Amino acid sequence: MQADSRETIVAPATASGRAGVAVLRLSGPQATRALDALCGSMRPTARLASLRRLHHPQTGELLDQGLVLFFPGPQSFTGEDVVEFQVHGSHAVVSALLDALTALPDVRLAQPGEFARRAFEHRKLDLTELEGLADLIDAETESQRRQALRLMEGALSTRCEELRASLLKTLAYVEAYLDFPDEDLQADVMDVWSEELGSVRQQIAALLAHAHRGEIVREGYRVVLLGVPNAGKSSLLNALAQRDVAIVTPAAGTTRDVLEVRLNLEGHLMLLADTAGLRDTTDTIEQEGIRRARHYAEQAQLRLWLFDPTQEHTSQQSLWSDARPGDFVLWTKTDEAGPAPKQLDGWTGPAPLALSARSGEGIPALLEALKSRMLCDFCDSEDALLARARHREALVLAQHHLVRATEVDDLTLKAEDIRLSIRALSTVIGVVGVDDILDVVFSAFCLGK
Ligand SMILES: Nc1nc2c(ncn2[C@@H]2O[C@H](COP(=O)(O)OP(=O)(O)O)[C@@H](O)[C@H]2O)c(=O)[nH]1
Ligand SMILES: [Mg+2]
Repeated sequence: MQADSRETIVAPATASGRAGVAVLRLSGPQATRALDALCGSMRPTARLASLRRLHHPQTGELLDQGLVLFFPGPQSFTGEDVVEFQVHGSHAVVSALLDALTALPDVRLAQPGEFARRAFEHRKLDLTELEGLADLIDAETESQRRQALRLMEGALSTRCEELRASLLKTLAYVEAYLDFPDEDLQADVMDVWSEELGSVRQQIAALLAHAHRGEIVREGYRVVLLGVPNAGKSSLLNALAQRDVAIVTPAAGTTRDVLEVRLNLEGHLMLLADTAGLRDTTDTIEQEGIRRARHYAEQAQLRLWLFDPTQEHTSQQSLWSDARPGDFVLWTKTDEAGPAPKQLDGWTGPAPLALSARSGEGIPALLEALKSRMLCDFCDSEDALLARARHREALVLAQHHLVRATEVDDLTLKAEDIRLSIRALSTVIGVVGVDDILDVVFSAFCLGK
């Protein structure tokens, strides 16, 4: 996507559909002319909401009346002249205004993310702040909202800037010695820079320690239901989701694909996945389903192993070789099979939780267990600043070069590694070589942002 700042762009900033109010946003050099063309000679005072009758510039027809806001650049979201029209939120009003505006010379519809791209190009927001903004627009849960807001307010940029500043200072020291090789290297100067490098390393390590938490908040905490066919996985998914998401039948092998539902538990996003029953099979579709189930299970934060007491035990117990510490065993179908024993042969994890998807017995207790596990895993997520794999990978690279910079004695190599580390930190904020990343970030935006 190429942003051409000479063109003026317009798009609805609110979702389409029937609503009390819709907001249309216009940005670019023609914004004031478009404003005058629709509102007449009474140009609204900057940044003050003004009620105006909006007329079609060519036909003079009254299109609607609404509030008009004018933000002269550079004090605007994009850094350009911006006009916002708050009009009645019907499809007809919005399209009449869009038609009128795009009929003006050099005014066209914006592409998704184009306003944000202009804001970035005019340095109103850096890359992590933009990502925060995109996440805030997408936020489904409280924890996502908080994390996105932190990012949008520049919490990660500030940290990266601080780390970059420390490294630039150290680099200046090292380069000074490279430029004046005749000077003897003083021991205390070396101490200063190794201390500085050590401190940056420690801070990056602390950020990385929370990296996955931030990604889980953003992407969701993955919980997967596993077990032999007919153990009751799909029934349990439906019971937890409180709707009929998965097909339930007495026929083994009904579920073929991974089916994911999004649940909001205590303000955190949980992705609960139903999977194909694990068994040896010659059916190629079922085999693929089982491969997907196992793959999902490896990536998930928590595995729930369903144990159906009404079926043969040994094959179910043999599945537990793939269990990880902290996984739960669920003793299903208590309405038929009765309560669970305190312990199950071959299971070393927490005591089995007994439940019946049919009668609902044990479901509240399972939900409580899931909630407390999630809260425990998220307890430090307030410190998590790295919300994306991109952030984590850049910091891992920065750390890699720092380690090398610390270990190498040759000053030229040391300087080069510090430089590469600075560069990696710069990619987080988006100051260097990030064209490919930009396209990914902006394409995720909706229209009008
Ligand atoms: N009695 C009883 N039957 C259940 C319960 N949960 C599931 N079933 C039955 O077990 C069979 C398989 O259930 P399903 O959810 O499709 O299992 P899956 O293959 O593990 O997804 C169906 O006939 C369900 O009606 C339960 O809690 N109690
Ligand atoms: Mg199923």
